[in-house]
Amino acid sequence: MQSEHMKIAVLGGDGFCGWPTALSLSDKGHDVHIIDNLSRRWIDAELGVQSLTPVDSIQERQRVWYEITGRRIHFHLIDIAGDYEVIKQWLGKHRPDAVIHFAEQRAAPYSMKSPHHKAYTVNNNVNATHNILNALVEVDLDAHLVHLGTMGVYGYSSIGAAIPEGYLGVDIATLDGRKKTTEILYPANPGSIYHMTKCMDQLLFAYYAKNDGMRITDLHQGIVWGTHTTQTRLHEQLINRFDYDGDYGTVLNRFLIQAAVGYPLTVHGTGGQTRAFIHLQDSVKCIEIALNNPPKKGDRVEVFNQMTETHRVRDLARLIQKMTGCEIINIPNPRKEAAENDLVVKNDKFLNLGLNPITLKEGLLDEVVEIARRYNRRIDRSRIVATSAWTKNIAKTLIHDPESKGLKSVG
Ligand code: NAD
Ligand code: USQ
Repeated sequence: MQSEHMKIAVLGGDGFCGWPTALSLSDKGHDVHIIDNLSRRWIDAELGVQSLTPVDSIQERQRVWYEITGRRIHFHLIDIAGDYEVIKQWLGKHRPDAVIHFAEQRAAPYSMKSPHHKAYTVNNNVNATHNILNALVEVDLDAHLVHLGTMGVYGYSSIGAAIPEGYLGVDIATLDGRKKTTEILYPANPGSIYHMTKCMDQLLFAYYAKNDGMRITDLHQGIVWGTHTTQTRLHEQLINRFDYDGDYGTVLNRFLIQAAVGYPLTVHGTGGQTRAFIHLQDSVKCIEIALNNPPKKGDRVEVFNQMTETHRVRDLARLIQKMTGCEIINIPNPRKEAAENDLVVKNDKFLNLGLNPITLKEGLLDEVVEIARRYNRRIDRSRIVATSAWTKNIAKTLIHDPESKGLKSVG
């Protein structure tokens, strides 16, 4: 177990998962330092969209948190991917006990928009991860690195076996005809450039754990839903960002927002895609559990599957339709992905360490709809549909048709 109160660097702490994590850790008495280059806010400006909820500046968020709790959250404006020397010096000077790494471009559709967006996502994510590892070694800092990875590193294939937590047991035939049993990193099978960067991160972690004895935990997280946590509810100006647009909005949150504002739920294809989900409050809780259970020096990378339930997209749509009476439309899928898949995932490690999952049944779906209704006026309905196509050929077959509120196939 790690010591009671830690100095913790939260990289990407201005974002959707990072902000509530920073608040929760600060609330528990940890010395929290957010490092962020605010690129997510710039991407909003680039795309011409905004968070559904009105998000204050990071400085205003810090001020309000101090005013209501007497606790300080520090903020440092650093581009982790671009400013290697700056992040190295920061780590060398502040010497945190733990570093939580959220600081990556995280939207699959954004990563597929154009060659520029592909390059940005690869450069940003891979360099950010490598710069942190490189710098920790350089300043001789044995901090526990906790990274937010994704369930998408595994692919979502249904081969009739549960996805294990990071490692797969395999039998290898040796040259002298015997059988050797070993464990390997589960074969990477990314479904977008974004997911591919998370697969690359995995290799960087494996190497640095082996070569430099770094203590690393990789959290393979499912799709996060919800927007509030205990701390973000404390004050209107602590509200979390909440993305609804076609690039950054994730499926369950998007469906809840669409239902709230009377926009048909946009099911891609048949909606037979099965995905893993976790509520934001549980995401924060899992990160705290991971922080308290670091691997030992010399251990391989610790991997947790950070998800609590799996659902098929069309079942989610029907559930929300039952709840709200909303309309559902099936639109051509802009992504290259299996139309139908099953998904069974092991998550025993977090359950054994005390996670008591918040499921879709807990009534929190209503809270999200209520928030979406409150900020309805901030929604640009023309930005709801997802238009980023996975291949040039898919792009050619789609037209954005605001009339029918979705994508249409050409011809
Ligand atoms: P987000 O975009 O809201 O937050 C990411 C934050 O990192 C932003 O504040 C951004 O400004 C910052 N950032 C990006 N590049 C940076 C750089 N080079 N230097 C400094 N700061 C940088 O994303 P999120 O939804 O909070 O996701 C956080 C992490 O969790 C991501 O790594 C993502 O892959 C992972 N994750 C998210 C989800 C989800 O459903 N949101 C699910 C699984 C995994
Ligand atoms: N989908 C719809 N309709 C929509 C939006 C999405 O049917 O309006 C479908 C997509 O086609 C896809 C599924 O819903 O099959 C999930 O899409 P998503 O945008 O919710 O999730 P994804 O692109 O996988 O990315 C999100 C986060 C990412 C994280 C990942 C976890 O943005 O950071 O890594 O979820 S996971 O999916 O488990 O890999």
